[in-house]
Amino acid sequence: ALSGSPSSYMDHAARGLYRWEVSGVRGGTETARASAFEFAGRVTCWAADDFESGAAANWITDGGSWGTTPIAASGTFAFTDSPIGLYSGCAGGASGCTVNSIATFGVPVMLPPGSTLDYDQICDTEQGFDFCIVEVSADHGGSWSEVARFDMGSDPAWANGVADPTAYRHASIGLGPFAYQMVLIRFRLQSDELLQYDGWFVDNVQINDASCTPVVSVRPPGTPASLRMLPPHPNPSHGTALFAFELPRAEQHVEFKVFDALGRERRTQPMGPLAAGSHEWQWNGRDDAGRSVGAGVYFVRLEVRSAKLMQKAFVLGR
Ligand SMILES: [Ca+2]
Ligand SMILES: [Ca+2]
Repeated sequence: ALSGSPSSYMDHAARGLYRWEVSGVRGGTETARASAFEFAGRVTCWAADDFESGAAANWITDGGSWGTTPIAASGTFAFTDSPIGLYSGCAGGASGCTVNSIATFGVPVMLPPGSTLDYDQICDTEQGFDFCIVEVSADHGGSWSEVARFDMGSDPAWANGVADPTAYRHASIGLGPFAYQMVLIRFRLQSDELLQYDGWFVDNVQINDASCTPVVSVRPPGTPASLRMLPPHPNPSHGTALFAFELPRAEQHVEFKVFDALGRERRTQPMGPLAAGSHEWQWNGRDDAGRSVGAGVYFVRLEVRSAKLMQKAFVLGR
């Protein structure tokens, strides 16, 4: 455990998946390193890999021997759990044991409604016993939900257990149940101890297409992050005071209300439509009937949808 105050660190890196290693120095000796994979860059509704870089730099693998392969659906490369032959079984295990070879696509995606995962595959696994399982996580990999499973019985082209480029088949898997969530996907080959074939080959992995409409918009520079209402200026005043406020997004309708110290509503001022950004309302110190309010403390409330923000304004006698 680290003592003292927490610290933060900001780095600038190209969009992609990075492995971070953190260690300390104790008594002049470096401690063991802790490591984690983190994605750097803006998260959008689209992610894709055709493996034509010849590497799988955006993938985190666990088990198996995941790597690129020339047995491709298109181009020069695809991705497989077993580039040099048979997939891994549950070596020497008792009957019923299972072992997993997992490849997680480390690019998180924010899913709009109607999202799909599309890819090309050959799944040469023992029918009914070993499976090519596609899973989705909406909690950064903490838990996974199965969205599809295949084995060599799923397509006649896979029945001989031998992978060749003509055996690729397209898969399109709906991700609708995960709309509005940030997800990761992974490919998990699950095997028992018997009968290994050529394994799982995937290519042209794509979550949505590049023209998808993001469900979270990125704020333009200068747009406030949240709704704010600033203290009035001047304060105290002789009646006329300026109330500045910031809207994180455009609003059709916002409203100011002025209450006196007894809680009576003295003035209502509707405004809008207003663009996202900074705005102000100048209160002239008068009530709804146009009469000057007296000296005293007033509570000025800004209402935006269900949000209510309040500032105190002191009015001096004229
Ligand atoms: Ca390819
Ligand atoms: Ca098996």
